[in-house]
Amino acid sequence: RAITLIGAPTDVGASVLGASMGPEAMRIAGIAQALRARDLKVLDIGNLVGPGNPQSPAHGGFRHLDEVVAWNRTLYAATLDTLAAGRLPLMMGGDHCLAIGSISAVAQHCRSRQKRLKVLWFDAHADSNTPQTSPSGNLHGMPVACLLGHGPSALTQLTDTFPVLRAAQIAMIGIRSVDASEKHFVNEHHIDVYDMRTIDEMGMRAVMQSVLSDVDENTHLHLSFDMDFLDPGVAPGVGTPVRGGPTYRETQLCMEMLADSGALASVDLVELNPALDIRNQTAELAVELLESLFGKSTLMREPR
Ligand code: DIR
Ligand code: MN
Ligand code: MN
Ligand code: MN
Repeated sequence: RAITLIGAPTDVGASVLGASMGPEAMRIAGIAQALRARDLKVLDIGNLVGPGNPQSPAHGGFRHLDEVVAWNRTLYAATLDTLAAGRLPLMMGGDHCLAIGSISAVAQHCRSRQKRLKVLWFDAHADSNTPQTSPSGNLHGMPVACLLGHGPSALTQLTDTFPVLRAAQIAMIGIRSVDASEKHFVNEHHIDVYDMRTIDEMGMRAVMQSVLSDVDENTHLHLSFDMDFLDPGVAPGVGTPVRGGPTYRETQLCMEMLADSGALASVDLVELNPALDIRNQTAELAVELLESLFGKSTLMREPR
C-alpha cells in the first residue's frame, strides 16, 4: 500500500493557537519512518500553503471563514489527487475544520468509484455546531454540520454532491463535550453516537464491533481522528482537552480493530497542538497509534 502524508499547518478554525505546528511535530516524532517500517510506501508531500491566522473576532457567526475556505479548497484538491493516484491520503492537521475539505474529496472519490463511504469521527466533541448555534464561531466546532449540509455554502459545496454525507454514514466515538445546540442537532439527525457512557457500559471492543458491523468489501472507511479523543492525561498536547477520555489501551484497541477491518482508505489526524505538549509525547503517541492503525501488532494473531 502507498500512503501520502499531506501537511495542513493551520489553526484558523480553532480558538487556541498552535495546531498549525502539528505536521512538523509528527515528522519529528518519525511518522514517515514508522510507516515505512510497516512496509508501506510513504510519500510526504510537505505542507500545503494557505493564509495565516488573522486572529480576528467572529463575523456573522464565524471566525476566519475566508481563511478556512482557502485551506479546505487546497486540501480538497490535494486529497482528490492523492486518491486518484491510488494512494491513501493521511492528512496531518491542523485543526478539525480541515475535515470538511478532506472528507468532501473522499466523498467525491467514492461517488465516482461507486464505493460506500463510512466516516468514523473519534473526538471528545461532536463538532456539530452551525453558525447559528456555535458559542464560539470557531469552525473546528462545525465540520460535521457542514458535511451534513448545514453551514456556509463555500464549505458545504466544495464538491458537487450535496450534502457530502448522510447522517447514517457517520459514527462518533468518545464524545463527552456537547453543547446544548449540538445535542439537538445530533438527535435530530439520528447520528450514531458512542459517547463515553456508552463506551463505559459496552466496553470498547463491543463499541468497535458495532461501529464496524456495516463495513463490507465495498466500503471506503475514513478515519477522522481528533487527538482530544484521548484522555488528556495521555494526550496533553491538544487545544481543547476534556477529562474522562479513553485510555491508551482502549485507543490502541480501536486502531487494531480498524486495521483488521481492512477497509481503511483515508485518514485525518488533527488537533495535535505542540505548543501545549510535553516533550512531543502527544505527537509520539499519534505515531504509535498510526502504527497500529496500519497493522502493527505485538504478536502474530490468527485472523478472526
Ligand atoms: C465547542 C468546542 N463545541 C465549539 N468545540 C471543539 O466551539 O463549537 N471542537 N473544541 O473540537
Ligand atoms: Mn474535533
Ligand atoms: Mn475535539
Ligand atoms: Mn439536515
